[in-house]
Amino acid sequence: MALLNILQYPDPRLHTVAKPVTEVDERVRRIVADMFETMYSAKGVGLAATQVDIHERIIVVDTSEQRDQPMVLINPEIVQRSSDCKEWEEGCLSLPGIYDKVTRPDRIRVRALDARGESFEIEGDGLLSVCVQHEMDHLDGKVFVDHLSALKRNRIRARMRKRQREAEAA
Ligand code: K1U
Ligand code: ZN
Repeated sequence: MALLNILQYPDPRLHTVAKPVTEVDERVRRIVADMFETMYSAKGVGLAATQVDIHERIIVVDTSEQRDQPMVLINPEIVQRSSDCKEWEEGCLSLPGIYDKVTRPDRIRVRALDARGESFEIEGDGLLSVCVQHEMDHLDGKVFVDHLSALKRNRIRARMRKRQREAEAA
């Protein structure tokens, strides 16, 4: 297994739309294993392949308290969403230390392939629902700050650029 580099906002590669996985084979399972290692090491609850510069529709999630319920979703599709929405404070491993509120459907039902290429469905609300929707946005080239006002997004982009300049100078 390997730790992968997580792209940092405003890297333009974060806006790439990922392609569907055509075959769930050993190559895909290796990507999944590396993504889990990277997500757990960064203490995240989810990770999309886009964030590690792999533009295929793969996400990994573990929202359990014990960090012992890994879930992989390949080619995920939302098949049902509640009409009631909820506001949640979101974070992102591509924008460390930046948090803001985003409103999304409270409950979703998602169909995806697992690591053996078998189709399954999950339904959830709370952090699981928020996290899966946030990761699916990544696969469509969307970052959570794209849900915020242009003013907030520009401030965050400037803050991230300043941080990167300082890191390069150090
Ligand atoms: O996509 C990512 O970068 C992962 C992201 C998932 C996420 C968490 C919370 C709301 C929306 C999306 C994170 O893991 S952020 C960092 C984090 O560790 C965390 C945040 C909230 C609760 C628990 C952990
Ligand atoms: Zn994210």
